[in-house]
Amino acid sequence: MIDLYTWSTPNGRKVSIMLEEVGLDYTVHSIDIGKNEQFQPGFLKISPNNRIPAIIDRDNGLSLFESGAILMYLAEKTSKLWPKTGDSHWRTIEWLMWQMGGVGPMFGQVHHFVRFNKGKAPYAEERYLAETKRLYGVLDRRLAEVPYVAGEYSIADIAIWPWTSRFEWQMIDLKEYPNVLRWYRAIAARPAVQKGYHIPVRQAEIPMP
Ligand SMILES: N[C@@H](CCC(=O)N[C@@H](CS)C(=O)NCC(=O)O)C(=O)O
Repeated sequence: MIDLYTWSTPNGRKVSIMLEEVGLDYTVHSIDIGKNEQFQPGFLKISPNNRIPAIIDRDNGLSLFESGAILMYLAEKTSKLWPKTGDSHWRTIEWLMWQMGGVGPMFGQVHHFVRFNKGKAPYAEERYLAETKRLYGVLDRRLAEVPYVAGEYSIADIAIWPWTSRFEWQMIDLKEYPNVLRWYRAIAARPAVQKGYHIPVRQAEIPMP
């Protein structure tokens, strides 16, 4: 049994989608970041960086924060969605790190400056929109070569996909990235993704380009 502390954001959805994919039992604890619940002392003991997502594995008492670490932990625990050996093993890590270091922080800045604070910082808007387009280009070229970023469907796709599901916030027309579009639709059609997307609360449906 896993305790999942989360909210309906791309980083939170990575973990709920993963839990649905691997079929582990889990209990959801909503941490409404709009109400600053991420600063509650009880939550800070699990997630000292005051960010969702976080988990506790009741089997061994281990608590973890940072979505990339959680995805790796759950993959290792279940021997699913992270090939153990060979090229795909390292490709998975490579693209997972690409998401954690690039896609998350850069797309997040677009949400902050373009979606929520438009007109306040034109240079920041220009910079982060350009970087976001560059990253979509990188993803598109990779997906021209392989069906999923590490070859087979893996935790790397689970890390990237929820961020691309906010393509409208990022002023991105997915039709300009045909390989991303194909990959996006294939992942959106997975039952685990459709279920995990709506945790902890059902908001809008998955955007379909
Ligand atoms: N690198 C962290 C980032 C987590 C993160 O930024 N979470 C956001 C929601 S997507 C959050 O909790 N924000 C609350 C805040 O900024 O106080 C991860 O991947 O887990």
